[in-house]
Amino acid sequence: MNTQPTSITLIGVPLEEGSGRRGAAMGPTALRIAGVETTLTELGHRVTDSGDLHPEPASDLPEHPKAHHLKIVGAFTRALEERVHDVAIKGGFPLILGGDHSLSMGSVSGMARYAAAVGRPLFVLWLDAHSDFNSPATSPSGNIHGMPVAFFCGQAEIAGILPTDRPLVDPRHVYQVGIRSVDPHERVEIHQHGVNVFDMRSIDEQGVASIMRDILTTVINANGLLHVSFDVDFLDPDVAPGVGTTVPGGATFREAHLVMEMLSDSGLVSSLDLVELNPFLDDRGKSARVLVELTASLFGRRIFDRPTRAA
Ligand code: HAR
Ligand code: MN
Ligand code: MN
Ligand code: MN
Repeated sequence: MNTQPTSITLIGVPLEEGSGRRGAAMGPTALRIAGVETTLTELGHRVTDSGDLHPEPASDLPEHPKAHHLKIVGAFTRALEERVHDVAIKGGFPLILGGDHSLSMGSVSGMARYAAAVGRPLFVLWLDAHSDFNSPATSPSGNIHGMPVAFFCGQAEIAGILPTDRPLVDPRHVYQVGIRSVDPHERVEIHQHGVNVFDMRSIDEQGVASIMRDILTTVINANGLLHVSFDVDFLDPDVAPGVGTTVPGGATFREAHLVMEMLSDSGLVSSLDLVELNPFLDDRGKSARVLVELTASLFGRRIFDRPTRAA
């Protein structure tokens, strides 16, 4: 098991314009109130809270009828890409407190730049009800939080946000788990580009442990870095109601914990997004607390230790 003390840098991203509604901008505050910093400190890690990003809207980006609030989402993408890269290159672990899921355009791109600098492949574990592989051309909503995976794989034609020489993520290195809401175009796209999808039926049939073992073995064998992007709606709405896009039939509390515990044991995780928490829709802080509990499991909290075993 991996109990190495980690230098964790919290990065607040009060972004909600990528989603269709207000509230996710309060996510970083709710996660702080739920005790993310003290919880991780008590587990023996060094935690620095670098505060919230507050970029000015990017005046060089256009208004886009099919990519709403592109100027502000683009500005956050640039600021977060830079901040995440800087934290990682100094040996830190970027822990991103979102904010809607469009922020992953920045966090994953920043980690892709870091991975390229250290010569290791970047893998992404996408824990979500949604595959988030739309582009402005295919999106039914125009909401950019439905586009981040396509963006960092170079498949969402949103020009000008990041310099064109920035590394992209190989879609075959993206592992999506918990999926249960996919738009018709996304279905074609994720298949064409070789994204690895484990939908809820796979979890029911195989169990989440077997899925995770296979993913972790692949990352180990490639000497990869693993970025984890945790969308609150990965969880069943009964477990975590505080999200704007609940989809019934999600992961249970125990399934989610096991994912986090296995990730912790692997020692492979380089960076983490906690996204889509909408405190305005939450039930007395319940979802924020669940997210902090799950994060504690990822950073080594255990009921009992297990003998070391290969993933
Ligand atoms: N697929 C739909 C769209 O593109 C809904 C996307 C919702 N996305 C999130 N993140 N909540 O996973 O509009
Ligand atoms: Mn998402
Ligand atoms: Mn989602
Ligand atoms: Mn395509």
